[in-house]
Amino acid sequence: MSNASDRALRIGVVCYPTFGGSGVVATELGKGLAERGHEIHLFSYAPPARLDAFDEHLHLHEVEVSSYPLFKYPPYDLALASRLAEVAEDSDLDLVHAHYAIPHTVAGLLVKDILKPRPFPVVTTLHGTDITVVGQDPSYARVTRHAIRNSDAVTSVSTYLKTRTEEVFGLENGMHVIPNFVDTERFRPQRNPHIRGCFSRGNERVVMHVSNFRPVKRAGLAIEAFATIAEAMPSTLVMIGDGPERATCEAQAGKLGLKNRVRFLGAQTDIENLLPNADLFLLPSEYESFGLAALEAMACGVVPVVTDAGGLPEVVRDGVDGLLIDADAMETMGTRSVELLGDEERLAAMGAAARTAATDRFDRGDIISRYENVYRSVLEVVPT
Ligand code: GMT
Repeated sequence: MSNASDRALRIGVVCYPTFGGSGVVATELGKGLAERGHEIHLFSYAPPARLDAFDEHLHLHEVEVSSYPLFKYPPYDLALASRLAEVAEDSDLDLVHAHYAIPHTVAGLLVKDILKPRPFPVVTTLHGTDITVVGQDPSYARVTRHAIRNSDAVTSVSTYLKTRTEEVFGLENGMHVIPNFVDTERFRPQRNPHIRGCFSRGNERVVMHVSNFRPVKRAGLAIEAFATIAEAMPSTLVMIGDGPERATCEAQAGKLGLKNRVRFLGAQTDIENLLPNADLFLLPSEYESFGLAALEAMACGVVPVVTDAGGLPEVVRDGVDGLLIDADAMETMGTRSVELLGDEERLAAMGAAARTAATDRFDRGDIISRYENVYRSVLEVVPT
Protein backbone atom coordinates (compact mmCIF):
# COMPACT_ATOMS: atom_id res chain seq x y z
CA MET A 1 0.00 0.00 0.00
CA SER A 2 1.46 3.38 -0.95
CA ASN A 3 1.79 6.21 1.55
CA ALA A 4 -1.74 7.27 2.54
CA SER A 5 -0.85 10.66 4.00
CA ASP A 6 -1.78 12.69 0.93
CA ARG A 7 -2.87 10.50 -1.99
CA ALA A 8 -6.50 10.04 -3.06
CA LEU A 9 -8.05 7.19 -1.09
CA ARG A 10 -10.30 4.33 -2.17
CA ILE A 11 -13.08 4.12 0.38
CA GLY A 12 -16.05 1.78 0.78
CA VAL A 13 -19.01 3.54 2.41
CA VAL A 14 -21.87 1.41 3.73
CA CYS A 15 -25.22 2.95 4.63
CA TYR A 16 -28.97 2.55 4.72
CA PRO A 17 -30.64 4.12 1.69
CA THR A 18 -33.87 5.26 3.30
CA PHE A 19 -34.98 8.67 4.46
CA GLY A 20 -33.17 8.34 7.84
CA GLY A 21 -30.43 10.83 8.65
CA SER A 22 -27.59 8.29 8.66
CA GLY A 23 -28.08 7.51 4.95
CA VAL A 24 -28.24 11.23 4.13
CA VAL A 25 -25.01 11.98 6.01
CA ALA A 26 -23.20 8.97 4.48
CA THR A 27 -24.25 9.94 0.95
CA GLU A 28 -23.42 13.64 1.37
CA LEU A 29 -20.03 12.69 2.82
CA GLY A 30 -19.42 10.30 -0.09
CA LYS A 31 -20.28 13.08 -2.54
CA GLY A 32 -17.97 15.52 -0.77
CA LEU A 33 -15.08 13.04 -0.71
CA ALA A 34 -15.59 12.22 -4.39
CA GLU A 35 -15.45 15.95 -5.21
CA ARG A 36 -11.99 15.91 -3.58
CA GLY A 37 -10.88 13.13 -5.91
CA HIS A 38 -11.21 10.13 -3.60
CA GLU A 39 -12.73 6.99 -5.17
CA ILE A 40 -15.91 6.30 -3.24
CA HIS A 41 -17.71 2.96 -3.42
CA LEU A 42 -21.16 3.23 -1.85
CA PHE A 43 -22.86 0.02 -0.69
CA SER A 44 -26.56 -0.13 0.10
CA TYR A 45 -29.59 -2.32 -0.63
CA ALA A 46 -31.11 0.43 -2.83
CA PRO A 47 -29.87 3.73 -4.29
CA PRO A 48 -29.70 6.26 -1.41
CA ALA A 49 -32.26 9.07 -1.75
CA ARG A 50 -29.59 11.81 -1.87
CA LEU A 51 -27.50 10.12 -4.59
CA ASP A 52 -28.92 12.24 -7.37
CA ALA A 53 -26.04 13.39 -9.57
CA PHE A 54 -23.31 11.64 -11.55
CA ASP A 55 -19.73 11.86 -10.30
CA GLU A 56 -16.97 9.89 -11.98
CA HIS A 57 -15.42 9.13 -8.57
CA LEU A 58 -18.62 7.83 -6.99
CA HIS A 59 -19.61 4.20 -7.59
CA LEU A 60 -22.81 2.61 -6.32
CA HIS A 61 -22.99 -1.10 -5.45
CA GLU A 62 -26.51 -2.31 -4.78
CA VAL A 63 -26.40 -5.36 -2.56
CA GLU A 64 -28.78 -8.08 -3.66
CA VAL A 65 -29.95 -10.76 -1.27
CA SER A 66 -31.02 -14.07 -2.72
CA SER A 67 -34.32 -15.46 -1.47
CA TYR A 68 -33.55 -19.16 -1.38
CA PRO A 69 -36.60 -20.92 0.17
CA LEU A 70 -34.50 -22.24 3.06
CA PHE A 71 -33.72 -18.69 4.13
CA LYS A 72 -36.67 -17.62 6.23
CA TYR A 73 -34.55 -14.52 6.99
CA PRO A 74 -32.37 -13.75 3.94
CA PRO A 75 -28.88 -12.91 5.31
CA TYR A 76 -28.34 -9.33 4.08
CA ASP A 77 -25.20 -8.88 6.19
CA LEU A 78 -23.52 -11.83 4.48
CA ALA A 79 -24.51 -10.65 1.01
CA LEU A 80 -23.12 -7.22 1.93
CA ALA A 81 -19.85 -8.69 3.24
CA SER A 82 -19.48 -10.81 0.12
CA ARG A 83 -20.02 -7.85 -2.23
CA LEU A 84 -17.75 -5.62 -0.14
CA ALA A 85 -14.96 -8.23 -0.20
CA GLU A 86 -15.23 -8.55 -4.00
CA VAL A 87 -15.04 -4.80 -4.55
CA ALA A 88 -12.30 -4.38 -1.92
CA GLU A 89 -10.17 -6.84 -3.87
CA ASP A 90 -11.08 -5.69 -7.39
CA SER A 91 -10.76 -1.97 -6.66
CA ASP A 92 -8.09 -2.27 -3.97
CA LEU A 93 -10.11 -0.40 -1.34
CA ASP A 94 -8.06 1.15 1.45
CA LEU A 95 -10.75 0.95 4.11
CA VAL A 96 -14.47 0.77 4.78
CA HIS A 97 -16.57 3.39 6.55
CA ALA A 98 -19.70 1.86 8.08
CA HIS A 99 -22.60 4.14 8.96
CA TYR A 100 -24.58 2.28 11.60
CA ALA A 101 -22.89 -0.50 13.56
CA ILE A 102 -25.56 -3.14 12.86
CA PRO A 103 -25.02 -4.85 10.49
CA HIS A 104 -22.63 -2.62 8.54
CA THR A 105 -19.63 -2.68 10.91
CA VAL A 106 -20.10 -6.39 11.48
CA ALA A 107 -19.96 -7.00 7.71
CA GLY A 108 -16.85 -4.80 7.53
CA LEU A 109 -15.12 -6.81 10.26
CA LEU A 110 -15.91 -10.02 8.43
CA VAL A 111 -14.32 -8.63 5.25
CA LYS A 112 -11.30 -7.52 7.27
CA ASP A 113 -10.94 -11.16 8.31
CA ILE A 114 -11.47 -12.46 4.78
CA LEU A 115 -8.78 -10.18 3.33
CA LYS A 116 -6.09 -11.03 5.90
CA PRO A 117 -3.12 -10.59 5.93
CA ARG A 118 -3.79 -7.50 3.83
CA PRO A 119 -4.95 -4.68 6.13
CA PHE A 120 -8.52 -3.40 5.78
CA PRO A 121 -9.39 -0.86 8.49
CA VAL A 122 -13.01 -0.46 9.54
CA VAL A 123 -14.23 3.02 10.54
CA THR A 124 -17.64 3.16 12.23
CA THR A 125 -19.88 6.20 12.57
CA LEU A 126 -22.54 5.91 15.25
CA HIS A 127 -25.68 7.85 14.43
CA GLY A 128 -27.82 7.24 17.45
CA THR A 129 -30.51 4.68 17.07
CA ASP A 130 -27.83 2.03 16.46
CA ILE A 131 -26.86 2.58 20.13
CA THR A 132 -29.93 3.94 21.86
CA VAL A 133 -32.41 1.48 20.38
CA VAL A 134 -30.80 -1.33 18.42
CA GLY A 135 -27.67 -1.61 20.56
CA GLN A 136 -29.61 -2.00 23.79
CA ASP A 137 -31.96 -4.61 22.42
CA PRO A 138 -30.69 -7.80 24.10
CA SER A 139 -30.72 -9.56 20.71
CA TYR A 140 -28.07 -7.17 19.34
CA ALA A 141 -26.19 -5.83 22.37
CA ARG A 142 -23.22 -8.23 22.38
CA VAL A 143 -22.68 -7.91 18.66
CA THR A 144 -22.93 -4.09 18.79
CA ARG A 145 -20.32 -3.96 21.57
CA HIS A 146 -18.03 -6.26 19.58
CA ALA A 147 -18.49 -4.17 16.44
CA ILE A 148 -17.62 -0.92 18.20
CA ARG A 149 -14.69 -2.35 20.16
CA ASN A 150 -13.12 -3.90 17.09
CA SER A 151 -13.49 -0.93 14.74
CA ASP A 152 -10.20 0.77 13.94
CA ALA A 153 -11.84 4.13 14.61
CA VAL A 154 -15.27 5.11 15.88
CA THR A 155 -16.90 8.48 15.34
CA SER A 156 -20.04 9.76 16.95
CA VAL A 157 -22.27 12.58 15.67
CA SER A 158 -22.48 14.34 19.06
CA THR A 159 -20.85 14.46 22.47
CA TYR A 160 -24.16 13.27 23.92
CA LEU A 161 -24.01 10.10 21.81
CA LYS A 162 -20.35 9.53 22.67
CA THR A 163 -21.15 9.72 26.39
CA ARG A 164 -24.21 7.46 25.99
CA THR A 165 -22.16 4.90 24.07
CA GLU A 166 -19.43 4.90 26.71
CA GLU A 167 -22.06 4.45 29.46
CA VAL A 168 -24.00 1.71 27.70
CA PHE A 169 -21.04 -0.27 26.39
CA GLY A 170 -18.36 0.68 28.91
CA LEU A 171 -16.05 1.85 26.15
CA GLU A 172 -13.20 4.26 26.70
CA ASN A 173 -11.33 3.93 23.47
CA GLY A 174 -11.23 7.53 22.28
CA MET A 175 -14.23 8.00 20.07
CA HIS A 176 -14.04 11.06 17.78
CA VAL A 177 -16.98 13.47 17.85
CA ILE A 178 -17.66 14.67 14.31
CA PRO A 179 -20.97 16.51 13.98
CA ASN A 180 -23.21 16.21 10.96
CA PHE A 181 -23.31 18.84 8.26
CA VAL A 182 -25.70 20.07 5.64
CA ASP A 183 -25.16 21.12 2.05
CA THR A 184 -25.83 24.84 2.48
CA GLU A 185 -25.98 25.44 -1.27
CA ARG A 186 -28.83 22.98 -1.57
CA PHE A 187 -30.58 23.98 1.68
CA ARG A 188 -30.78 27.76 1.56
CA PRO A 189 -33.22 30.51 2.55
CA GLN A 190 -34.96 30.80 -0.78
CA ARG A 191 -38.75 30.86 -0.73
CA ASN A 192 -40.78 29.65 -3.66
CA PRO A 193 -43.90 31.87 -3.95
CA HIS A 194 -45.89 29.05 -5.53
CA ILE A 195 -45.08 26.54 -2.78
CA ARG A 196 -45.51 29.13 -0.03
CA GLY A 197 -48.86 30.05 -1.57
CA CYS A 198 -50.02 26.42 -1.39
CA PHE A 199 -49.68 26.55 2.40
CA SER A 200 -50.35 30.16 3.23
CA ARG A 201 -53.05 32.50 2.03
CA GLY A 202 -52.10 36.10 2.76
CA ASN A 203 -50.48 36.44 6.16
CA GLU A 204 -50.96 32.88 7.40
CA ARG A 205 -47.96 31.46 9.25
CA VAL A 206 -46.46 28.19 8.03
CA VAL A 207 -45.10 25.70 10.55
CA MET A 208 -43.37 22.47 9.45
CA HIS A 209 -42.40 19.13 10.92
CA VAL A 210 -40.25 16.57 9.08
CA SER A 211 -39.67 13.06 10.42
CA ASN A 212 -40.12 9.36 9.83
CA PHE A 213 -43.09 9.37 12.25
CA ARG A 214 -41.46 6.83 14.54
CA PRO A 215 -42.52 6.96 18.23
CA VAL A 216 -39.24 8.69 19.25
CA LYS A 217 -40.21 11.67 17.07
CA ARG A 218 -43.44 12.30 19.04
CA ALA A 219 -45.01 13.91 15.98
CA GLY A 220 -48.29 14.14 17.92
CA LEU A 221 -46.69 16.78 20.16
CA ALA A 222 -46.08 18.92 17.07
CA ILE A 223 -49.83 18.81 16.42
CA GLU A 224 -50.57 19.72 20.05
CA ALA A 225 -48.17 22.67 19.85
CA PHE A 226 -49.74 23.71 16.58
CA ALA A 227 -53.23 23.70 18.18
CA THR A 228 -51.97 26.49 20.48
CA ILE A 229 -50.48 28.36 17.50
CA ALA A 230 -53.65 27.98 15.43
CA GLU A 231 -55.71 29.41 18.28
CA ALA A 232 -53.51 32.50 18.37
CA MET A 233 -53.07 33.26 14.66
CA PRO A 234 -54.00 32.13 11.14
CA SER A 235 -51.59 29.30 10.38
CA THR A 236 -50.98 25.97 8.66
CA LEU A 237 -48.98 22.97 9.87
CA VAL A 238 -47.20 20.99 7.15
CA MET A 239 -46.25 17.45 8.20
CA ILE A 240 -43.63 15.89 5.92
CA GLY A 241 -42.60 12.23 5.99
CA ASP A 242 -44.24 8.92 6.65
CA GLY A 243 -44.08 6.18 9.22
CA PRO A 244 -45.91 4.21 11.88
CA GLU A 245 -47.52 7.16 13.70
CA ARG A 246 -48.81 9.08 10.70
CA ALA A 247 -52.33 7.63 10.83
CA THR A 248 -52.63 8.43 14.55
CA CYS A 249 -51.46 11.98 13.86
CA GLU A 250 -54.03 12.41 11.09
CA ALA A 251 -56.76 11.22 13.48
CA GLN A 252 -55.46 13.56 16.20
CA ALA A 253 -55.59 16.57 13.85
CA GLY A 254 -59.20 15.64 13.00
CA LYS A 255 -60.18 15.33 16.69
CA LEU A 256 -58.70 18.74 17.45
CA GLY A 257 -60.78 20.27 14.66
CA LEU A 258 -57.62 21.03 12.64
CA LYS A 259 -58.25 18.77 9.66
CA ASN A 260 -58.15 21.69 7.22
CA ARG A 261 -55.15 23.34 8.82
CA VAL A 262 -52.78 20.38 9.01
CA ARG A 263 -51.42 19.09 5.69
CA PHE A 264 -49.79 15.63 5.51
CA LEU A 265 -47.49 15.47 2.48
CA GLY A 266 -45.99 12.01 3.03
CA ALA A 267 -42.35 11.31 2.17
CA GLN A 268 -40.85 13.98 -0.08
CA THR A 269 -37.54 13.88 -1.92
CA ASP A 270 -37.05 17.63 -2.36
CA ILE A 271 -37.26 18.77 1.25
CA GLU A 272 -34.88 21.63 0.38
CA ASN A 273 -37.60 23.21 -1.78
CA LEU A 274 -40.25 22.88 0.92
CA LEU A 275 -38.41 23.88 4.11
CA PRO A 276 -37.54 27.49 3.17
CA ASN A 277 -41.27 28.22 2.90
CA ALA A 278 -41.77 27.68 6.63
CA ASP A 279 -41.72 30.28 9.40
CA LEU A 280 -40.97 27.75 12.12
CA PHE A 281 -39.81 24.12 12.36
CA LEU A 282 -41.07 21.87 15.17
CA LEU A 283 -39.09 18.83 16.37
CA PRO A 284 -40.53 17.55 19.67
CA SER A 285 -38.52 14.27 19.68
CA GLU A 286 -38.01 12.42 22.94
CA TYR A 287 -34.32 12.79 22.06
CA GLU A 288 -32.14 13.06 18.98
CA SER A 289 -28.50 12.08 18.94
CA PHE A 290 -28.04 15.06 16.62
CA GLY A 291 -31.21 16.19 14.83
CA LEU A 292 -30.18 16.57 11.19
CA ALA A 293 -33.70 17.70 10.25
CA ALA A 294 -33.31 20.72 12.58
CA LEU A 295 -29.97 21.60 10.97
CA GLU A 296 -31.53 21.39 7.50
CA ALA A 297 -34.24 23.83 8.63
CA MET A 298 -31.58 26.16 10.06
CA ALA A 299 -29.68 26.14 6.75
CA CYS A 300 -32.92 27.35 5.15
CA GLY A 301 -33.11 30.21 7.67
CA VAL A 302 -36.04 28.58 9.45
CA VAL A 303 -36.00 28.73 13.25
CA PRO A 304 -36.12 25.28 14.88
CA VAL A 305 -38.16 24.71 18.04
CA VAL A 306 -36.87 21.46 19.52
CA THR A 307 -36.75 19.43 22.72
CA ASP A 308 -33.87 20.21 25.08
CA ALA A 309 -32.70 16.59 25.00
CA GLY A 310 -30.00 14.34 23.58
CA GLY A 311 -27.62 16.04 21.19
CA LEU A 312 -30.11 18.77 20.18
CA PRO A 313 -28.57 21.42 22.50
CA GLU A 314 -25.29 20.87 20.60
CA VAL A 315 -27.06 22.00 17.42
CA VAL A 316 -29.59 24.59 18.59
CA ARG A 317 -28.75 27.48 20.96
CA ASP A 318 -31.79 28.61 22.90
CA GLY A 319 -32.87 32.16 22.06
CA VAL A 320 -30.00 32.58 19.57
CA ASP A 321 -30.77 30.38 16.57
CA GLY A 322 -33.72 28.38 17.85
CA LEU A 323 -35.74 27.46 20.91
CA LEU A 324 -34.96 24.58 23.25
CA ILE A 325 -38.09 23.35 24.98
CA ASP A 326 -37.70 21.90 28.47
CA ALA A 327 -38.27 18.16 28.12
CA ASP A 328 -40.51 18.20 31.22
CA ALA A 329 -42.65 21.09 29.93
CA MET A 330 -43.43 20.19 26.34
CA GLU A 331 -46.73 22.08 26.64
CA THR A 332 -44.64 25.29 26.36
CA MET A 333 -43.67 24.39 22.78
CA GLY A 334 -46.92 25.97 21.58
CA THR A 335 -46.82 29.09 23.79
CA ARG A 336 -43.15 29.85 23.08
CA SER A 337 -43.79 29.38 19.36
CA VAL A 338 -46.69 31.83 19.50
CA GLU A 339 -44.49 34.45 21.22
CA LEU A 340 -41.79 34.10 18.58
CA LEU A 341 -44.15 34.08 15.61
CA GLY A 342 -45.71 37.27 16.98
CA ASP A 343 -42.37 39.09 17.01
CA GLU A 344 -41.41 39.55 13.36
CA GLU A 345 -38.06 41.22 14.09
CA ARG A 346 -36.87 38.55 16.53
CA LEU A 347 -38.04 35.78 14.22
CA ALA A 348 -36.05 37.24 11.31
CA ALA A 349 -32.93 37.77 13.45
CA MET A 350 -33.04 34.21 14.76
CA GLY A 351 -33.65 32.85 11.24
CA ALA A 352 -30.52 34.67 10.04
CA ALA A 353 -28.55 33.37 13.04
CA ALA A 354 -29.77 29.84 12.26
CA ARG A 355 -28.48 30.12 8.69
CA THR A 356 -25.10 31.42 9.92
CA ALA A 357 -24.85 28.56 12.43
CA ALA A 358 -25.46 26.03 9.65
CA THR A 359 -22.79 27.53 7.40
CA ASP A 360 -20.20 28.31 10.09
CA ARG A 361 -20.56 25.88 12.98
CA PHE A 362 -21.35 22.89 10.76
CA ASP A 363 -19.16 23.75 7.81
CA ARG A 364 -19.26 21.00 5.19
CA GLY A 365 -15.63 21.36 4.10
CA ASP A 366 -14.32 21.33 7.65
CA ILE A 367 -16.32 18.24 8.59
CA ILE A 368 -15.29 16.32 5.46
CA SER A 369 -11.65 17.15 6.31
CA ARG A 370 -12.16 15.75 9.81
CA TYR A 371 -13.32 12.43 8.34
CA GLU A 372 -10.34 12.45 5.97
CA ASN A 373 -8.05 12.85 8.99
CA VAL A 374 -9.65 9.82 10.64
CA TYR A 375 -9.11 7.75 7.47
CA ARG A 376 -5.48 8.80 7.19
CA SER A 377 -4.85 8.08 10.86
CA VAL A 378 -6.17 4.51 10.65
CA LEU A 379 -4.13 3.90 7.49
CA GLU A 380 -1.01 5.06 9.28
CA VAL A 381 -1.44 2.67 12.16
CA VAL A 382 -2.35 -0.52 10.30
CA PRO A 383 0.65 -2.66 9.38
CA THR A 384 1.55 -2.35 5.69
O1 GMT B 1 -33.91 9.70 13.34
C1 GMT B 1 -34.08 8.60 12.83
O2 GMT B 1 -35.06 7.93 13.12
C2 GMT B 1 -33.13 8.06 11.80
C3 GMT B 1 -31.76 7.92 12.36
C4 GMT B 1 -30.84 7.22 11.39
O3 GMT B 1 -30.07 6.43 11.89
O4 GMT B 1 -30.88 7.43 10.20
O5 GMT B 1 -31.30 9.20 12.75
C5 GMT B 1 -30.24 9.28 13.64
O6 GMT B 1 -29.12 9.71 12.88
C6 GMT B 1 -29.20 11.03 12.34
C7 GMT B 1 -27.96 11.31 11.50
O7 GMT B 1 -26.79 11.27 12.26
C8 GMT B 1 -29.36 12.03 13.49
O8 GMT B 1 -29.45 13.34 12.98
C9 GMT B 1 -30.63 11.69 14.28
O9 GMT B 1 -30.72 12.56 15.39
C10 GMT B 1 -30.58 10.26 14.78
N1 GMT B 1 -31.89 9.90 15.35
C11 GMT B 1 -32.08 9.72 16.66
O10 GMT B 1 -31.18 9.81 17.49
C12 GMT B 1 -33.47 9.40 17.06
